[in-house]
Amino acid sequence: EAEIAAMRRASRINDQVVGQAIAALHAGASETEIADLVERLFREKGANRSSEGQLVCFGPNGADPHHGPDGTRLREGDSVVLDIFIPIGRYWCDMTRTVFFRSASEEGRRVYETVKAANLAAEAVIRPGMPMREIDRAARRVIEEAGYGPHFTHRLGHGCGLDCHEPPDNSSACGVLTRPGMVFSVEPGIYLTGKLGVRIEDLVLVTEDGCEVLNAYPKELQVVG
Ligand SMILES: [Mn+2]
Repeated sequence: EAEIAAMRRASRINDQVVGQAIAALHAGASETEIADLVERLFREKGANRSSEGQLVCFGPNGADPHHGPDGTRLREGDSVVLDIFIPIGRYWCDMTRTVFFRSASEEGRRVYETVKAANLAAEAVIRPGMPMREIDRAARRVIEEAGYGPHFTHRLGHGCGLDCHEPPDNSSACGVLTRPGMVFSVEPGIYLTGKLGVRIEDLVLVTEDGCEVLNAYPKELQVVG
């Protein structure tokens, strides 16, 4: 219970930081400027080490799921992927949100709604005693049916707790059965090279009869700035 409370608390802080980072987006901001802001906000809230490795991806950079922040400047129409993870106390948070800056293309909106539907579909099927691969399947099916299957290029998620990435493997290859108390990420994405990326990630806690989503930051499509 104490560990779960610490995980909830870390994700609550992450909700706040992501909200503040999104509010700070402005034309001409660089990815590193926003990543530095995230780091400072976490330190103010008691995170115990540098958030080195935060992913802040503007526009086409978001099509690389592992793009690290650089001097790229924010422009109208960009998707903005914020993948934010850090230990607070001994326990990690890990959340991704994607927003659009000042406008969103038709395709961007379609991709966003598909990823959101995949995230919600996966979270809706989670219950104790199911093979992990069925969770990945629930998300992947939504993305495949929308025609973006080849653009969802990674597993659905990973265990999270004392490390950011730990077992169980939330993937199509994992037969581990879910158990109450497990915490793992649900993070479907669609990546269109040269255009944009969208990923929506929550941490979830398996409960006795379903799951509790530890992140409360909204998932409705947002055009900000
Ligand atoms: Mn993650």
